[in-house]
Amino acid sequence: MANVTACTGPATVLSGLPAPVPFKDVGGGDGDAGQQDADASAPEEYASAVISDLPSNPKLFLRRYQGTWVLESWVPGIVAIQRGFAPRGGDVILASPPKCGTTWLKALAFATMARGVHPPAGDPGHPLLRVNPHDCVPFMEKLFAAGLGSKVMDALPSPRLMATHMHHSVLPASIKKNPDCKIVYICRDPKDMLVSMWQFSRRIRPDLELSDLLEAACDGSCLSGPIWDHVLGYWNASKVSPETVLFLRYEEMLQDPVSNVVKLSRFLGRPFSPAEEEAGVAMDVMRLCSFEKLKDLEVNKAGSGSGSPSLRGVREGAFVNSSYFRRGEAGDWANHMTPEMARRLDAVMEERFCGSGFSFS
Ligand code: PAP
Repeated sequence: MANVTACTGPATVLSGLPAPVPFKDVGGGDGDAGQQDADASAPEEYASAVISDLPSNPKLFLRRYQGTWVLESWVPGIVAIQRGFAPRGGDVILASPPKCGTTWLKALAFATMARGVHPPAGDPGHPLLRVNPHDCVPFMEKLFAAGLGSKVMDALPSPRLMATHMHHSVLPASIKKNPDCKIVYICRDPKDMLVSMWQFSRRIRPDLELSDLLEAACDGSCLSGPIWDHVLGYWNASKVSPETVLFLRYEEMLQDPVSNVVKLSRFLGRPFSPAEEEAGVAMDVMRLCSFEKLKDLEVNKAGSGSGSPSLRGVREGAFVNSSYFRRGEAGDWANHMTPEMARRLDAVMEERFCGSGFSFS
């Protein structure tokens, strides 16, 4: 039995909130959670029969599911989420296309919600100092694809934090129509998103060309594509229901991270108290989750896989923790794309967003 340590972390006077997002940490390391049984509802039956009928982009290992391009290995997870995910009041879903700031948003939301038990400054045992943000906030598609969705999610105390790359259109109504579930969305200039995706993918696909991703992005068939549909789904939802969908942009977060932490805390129903404002707690959250801070932590320099027993076996794979921290800036696309490539992608996006009220430029 792994020890649960972090839930009993030091109480703080900074927030009177009752222990938000208690965190089950690695304890004795006996790894019992690694051998969890899969859910009875493990969606393996979809794996071959249904998936093989879906349109594919074999070069990128993608399938087109309900109009959205997703990794083939995620499809059973998405189906299981749509069929069986039972949200609880207070659930917070962090949504994003890949490589748009998910790791950062996970860290910020976790640090903000957990600050009652884990002060963002002066707590040497803070989970974010010891495990990668992806091990603090589970990724739904992969968890459910592994048949562990209900088991792991049910075991999490409320309020739960979870993440997805699913399009808004694909989310189950039980989330979308639930006034007690909140969604925080983050997107990013598609040029930087593609460069980030390319650099990340090349770790296991050295043959992959940036032009391959560009082609796919322009015709809508890149991972989580069509990008415009992904963004507009959440953009429109945030306009219709700003109290349940918060729309963030990576570039704006870089420009003014503290204001965005404050915005996030308010949206999550956990605004900083006057005493916290006085003590600069939003700044502490921002510092703890900054690119420089997280990138330089031992766990993110040398670690890999899942440091959380409840997620063990789900996040282990080809990508070491350091692969989630590359440049952490806006505009790196200019170092990798030709002006022509950039113009083409910009033009496609401009055309697709025309009249929507949203624009990346
Ligand atoms: P994921 O979809 O695999 O989870 P995600 O975290 O969304 O990846 O995106 C990774 C990008 O966020 C990387 O961008 P880059 O390749 O252009 O550098 C990564 O560096 C950046 N990133 C990770 N953590 C932070 C952070 N704390 N602050 C700012 N950017 C960050």
